[in-house]
Amino acid sequence: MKIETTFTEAFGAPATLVRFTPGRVNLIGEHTDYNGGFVLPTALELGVHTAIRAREDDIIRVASVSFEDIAVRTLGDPASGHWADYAVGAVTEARRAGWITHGVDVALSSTLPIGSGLSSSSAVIVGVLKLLRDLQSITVSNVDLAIMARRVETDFIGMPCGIMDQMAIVLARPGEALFLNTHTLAYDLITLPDDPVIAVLHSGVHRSLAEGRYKERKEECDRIKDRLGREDICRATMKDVDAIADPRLRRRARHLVSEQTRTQQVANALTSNDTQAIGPLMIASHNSMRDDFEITTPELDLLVATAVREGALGARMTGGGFGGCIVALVPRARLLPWRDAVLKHHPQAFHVA
Ligand code: GAF
Repeated sequence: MKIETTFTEAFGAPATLVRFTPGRVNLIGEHTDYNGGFVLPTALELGVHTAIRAREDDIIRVASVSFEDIAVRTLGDPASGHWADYAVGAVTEARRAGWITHGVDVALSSTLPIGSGLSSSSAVIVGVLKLLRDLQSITVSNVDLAIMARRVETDFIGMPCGIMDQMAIVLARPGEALFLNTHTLAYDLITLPDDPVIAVLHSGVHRSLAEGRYKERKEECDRIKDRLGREDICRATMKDVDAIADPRLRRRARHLVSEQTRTQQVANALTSNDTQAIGPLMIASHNSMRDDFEITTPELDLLVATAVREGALGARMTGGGFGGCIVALVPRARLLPWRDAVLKHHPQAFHVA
């Protein structure tokens, strides 16, 4: 159903504004974004449709194609663990910034699979913030909007994420990778090759317990920051890493420092059209997430192994971890036979993009 129809059916009047906001897939640079490192995500063709209409009172109503209920909140209400929190959080943030003093009706519809780690939550937040910006004719830069969207996650939702997803969504377009330094927010947009192509396969495993495990990693990284006396762990040296006495924290830091190098190398390879160099770096990244950062699952490990065995130049888990998707680099002419061969071995998995 079109988002306009969803809105009118839910609220009995048409939306004033609608927009589409993409999801993102990260090519490499995982868990580096809250440790001052590089990331290299791209925007997807899939994403979230949002629609809005201003209200005169202080009520926020949110409807979604994926859920039966309509959430009804009052401006100033806290998060409640409900699916509507992301939209409500965006409205709350807009009010904090002085953009609005009234409530809104919002409708949502996503073409991203749920629990896939492809940033549907950030797409909802960014989408609603952009609608509010346009509704109120506010001038705000994309980077400031991404910072606001992150604040919704960290302060309203309570998810201590980095800034990769929000920056990817506001800055990158499909076919373009965002090479972002999360310490300085300096970035480059790099055109992705036409061949090989980037393929995203969902493992079929929902990202269960992902939020709790993500917070655990964040806490471990905070302890490393204290030990090393620096915020940007990713820019530490391997000598610094080897000096960390706790073996678990040492492994975590080793992932971050080695991932930083790999991410820079992939960005260089893309810039110089040396796509053959990328595959081994993706595989090394997956192994580092499996052995050092410990955020993969047996299903993801097997899916990556099959993807490579069936002809991908490289493959790795992508996103926060503990389920969700892999991203692979596949010669264009082999994409469909490759996909069919991989999915034959993994009936639970499916092709996302
Ligand atoms: C999630 C987070 F939201 C991002 O900030 C990032 O840390 C990612 O996991 C892992 O790289 O998507």
